[in-house]
Amino acid sequence: MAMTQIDPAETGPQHVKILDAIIVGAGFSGLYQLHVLRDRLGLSARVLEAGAGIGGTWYWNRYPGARCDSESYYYSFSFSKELEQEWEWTERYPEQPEIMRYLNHVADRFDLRRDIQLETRVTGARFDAAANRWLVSTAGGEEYSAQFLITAVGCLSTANVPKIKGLDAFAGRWYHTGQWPHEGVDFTGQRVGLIGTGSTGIQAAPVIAEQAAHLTVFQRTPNYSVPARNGPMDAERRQQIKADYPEIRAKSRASTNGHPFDLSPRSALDASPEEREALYEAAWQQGGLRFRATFRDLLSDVQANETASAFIRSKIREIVHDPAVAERLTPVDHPFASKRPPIDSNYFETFNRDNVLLVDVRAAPIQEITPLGVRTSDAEYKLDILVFATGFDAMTGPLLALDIRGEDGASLRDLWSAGPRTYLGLQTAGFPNLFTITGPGSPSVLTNMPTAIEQHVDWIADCIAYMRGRGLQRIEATSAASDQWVEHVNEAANATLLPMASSSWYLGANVPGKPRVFMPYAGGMAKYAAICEQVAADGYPGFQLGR
Ligand code: N01
Repeated sequence: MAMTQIDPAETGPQHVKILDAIIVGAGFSGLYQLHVLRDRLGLSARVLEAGAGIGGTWYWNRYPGARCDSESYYYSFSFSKELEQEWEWTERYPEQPEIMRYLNHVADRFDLRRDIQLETRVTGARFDAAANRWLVSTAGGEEYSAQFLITAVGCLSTANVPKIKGLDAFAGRWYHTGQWPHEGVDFTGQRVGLIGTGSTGIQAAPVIAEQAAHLTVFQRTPNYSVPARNGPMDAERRQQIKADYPEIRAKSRASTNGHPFDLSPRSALDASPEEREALYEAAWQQGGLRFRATFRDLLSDVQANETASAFIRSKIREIVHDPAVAERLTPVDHPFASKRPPIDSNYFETFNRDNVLLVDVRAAPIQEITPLGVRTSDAEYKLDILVFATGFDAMTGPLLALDIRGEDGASLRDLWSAGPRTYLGLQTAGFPNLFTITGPGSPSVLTNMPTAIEQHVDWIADCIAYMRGRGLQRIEATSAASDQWVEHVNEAANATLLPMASSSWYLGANVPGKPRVFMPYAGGMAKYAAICEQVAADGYPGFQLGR
């Protein structure tokens, strides 16, 4: 369709650059949003990206062992059949450098770089209600004016470094996994401490242990993990996948988690103990997140879940030689997969190594970091390098860091002080023309991210096209629709076991002082997409559209 063409270099009276849309972030979502707005709708759009390269979460998370836990063939874009056919994944799970190669290929193939501005951190965004435009400012002092502001900042991009006394005085080097040095870290001959046993710590520990002189893992909460069973992607499998792509994508979109898995229609409680054991064993051998799909009720029925949780606990006891260490590694305080389930390559096996020590910091909490290492309530551990795999201020953190101010200068931070309130995870009342890709209240982190991202980006683009086609200048979620959606998000979470993991980042519980609200939408990808589609088909009820 024909769109107003504005030269992105055009400047306003105060050297404000004028665009149709500003997209913040150049990860999967920002790249695709730019392609769609610019190349499909003909808008003038620019991506502002804080990093010195594209890639979003994969640009920053370069820690040892960083690898996607969704499988490569579906952790990828589906919007271009040519891209699907030409790209050759080399492993079952793509490693961080391979994902970076893929995203860079996408940026080149679709000529995206000319509208991506790197090393540009957005520091503020203010809505000008009279003009129906966003004024966006950057750390470098630039100003942009755009009708639409689209955040593509990811859900896990604000590193959470716990405030532990004494860190400044640590004589060694320390790193957060989400801000890993691009030149890498050489652990050879070093005594390394690793704090955190989430997905990241579980991926990093085996790799660090192989290189370091010694690794001490400081564990607060033991975690379930299922083997990834990574391996090379052979040519035959690759060809089969390419031939099957239409079905694979359709299955992902029709699923709960955006993965192309068949969820068993059976209850775990309908199977005999022997049958269950055999099915869990087969899933364990196959590896990966599809372990969750062994029975339909693992995330909705405590007893059903307990059969899977107990199976994994028995595996930990089988793998780990020292029974006392195995016991400390055994999760008991939450059901399997109520926290984001990690998958691993030799995580539990790592604790059989002579150079690895597990320290339970729930039993003996960390008191301080000393110049020499970490002191818990019962010992001091001497370290040369300390690695924080302590996660992120998830979902809201990256959005609040943008200092977004809506109508009348109201700040998003104030509005969300008791927890995020969105309509469909896509818009927030009081913030017209602001769209959040995979925002709180959307399925996002509960899904295979590219599936969720493509759905959002397409919905936003269709909405903008609808507005432009009718000469509409603004769209804003209503408070009533947002209240209803927040209620629905809570209901959806409460219909699952997810809220039972009281220390989960889904609830914001990992960041001291953060409101405890279940943030993602747990109703499933397919149901969510159907709701969004219906809203669009019905002319956007729950939104106010205006000129
Ligand atoms: O972070 P986390 P993550 N003292 O928050 C511990 C995605 N991801 O980076 O459980 C001591 O899960 C904390 O302990 P506890 C994925 O969605 C994807 O590992 O709060 N410990 C926990 O053990 C994942 O879920 C891939 O008691 C402290 C750990 O640090 C998400 O990113 C790979 C502490 C944090 O775990 C986040 O994972 C990696 C303290 N003060 C990650 N503070 C893929 O493969 C925190 N902890 C796609």
